[in-house]
Amino acid sequence: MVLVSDIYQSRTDNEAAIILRQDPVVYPGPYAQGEFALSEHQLRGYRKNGFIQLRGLLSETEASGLLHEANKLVEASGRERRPEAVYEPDGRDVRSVFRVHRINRVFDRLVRDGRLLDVARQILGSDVYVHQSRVNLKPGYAGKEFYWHSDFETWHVEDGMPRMRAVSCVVLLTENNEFNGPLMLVPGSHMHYISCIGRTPVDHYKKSLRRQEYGVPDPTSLDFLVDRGGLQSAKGPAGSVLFFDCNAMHGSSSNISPFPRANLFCVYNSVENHLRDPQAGLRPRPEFVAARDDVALLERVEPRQS
Ligand code: 6CS
Ligand code: FE
Repeated sequence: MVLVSDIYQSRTDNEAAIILRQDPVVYPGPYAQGEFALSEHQLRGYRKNGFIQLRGLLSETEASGLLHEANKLVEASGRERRPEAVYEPDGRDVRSVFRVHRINRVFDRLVRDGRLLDVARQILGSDVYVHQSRVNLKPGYAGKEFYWHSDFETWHVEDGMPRMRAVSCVVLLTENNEFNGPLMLVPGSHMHYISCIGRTPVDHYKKSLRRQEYGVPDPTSLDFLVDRGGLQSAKGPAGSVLFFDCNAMHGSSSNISPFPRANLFCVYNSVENHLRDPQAGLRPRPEFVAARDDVALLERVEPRQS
């Protein structure tokens, strides 16, 4: 019997560890020349930092239409207590609505829009499907923080995502400024995998999506990453789009400003990187958090410039 040890082991020990990335950042493939593909210079920046922000990729008019759609969806999902609606720790405000590309036609089209899909397929070097989509709300005065984490650490341990071949695309639906809790990233952090301490509780997602306590890096490992790469915040006008690698260390502070912060996330996974069994015999997370059945490749639609 050949023992294939897990190269990205995490939450199996009481020791943290820093593991060198063993996957490409940008994959070769047939989509290098898409109409909205990144330039060589932009691609170099993405490889180096693990993220790239494209200011004004969508117009502010388009973003405000998407924000209106998101607010309607959040209000309805909260009222109907839909499973895709995740509440803040205080149980009152909706923090996120998941799987928005499947419960709303506008978002179904957006995730296939060439301005997003061309970049995702270029970076992942293959056809892609949506692993997870969500609208994250940070209402003024009340939006809570998302502590530092690598999404891939959760997706590898709890969803059985084999390799680092997924990219998150964030559409800023409102302006993200220094006051309302913009996403913060550690440049270059995607090149090191932080193996976290602790063991994953059963049905961890019921807590982690509200306030993550397992799969968060220890301060020493965070110091290591920030000493090397510093911090950068993804501030920008509504309509800007951020792409970040699945293993980029990121987080965001709470929003005590009067200005709401709403972002739409779409996680593109390569069709070559379908989920396997979760680690440590964990039960698979629900479809709305991690797609296992709904994994057909995305067909591209022409952008509707407005
Ligand atoms: O567990 C997850 O899939 C979610 N958790 C965080 C904090 N970011 C990625 C994703 O939304
Ligand atoms: Fe995250």
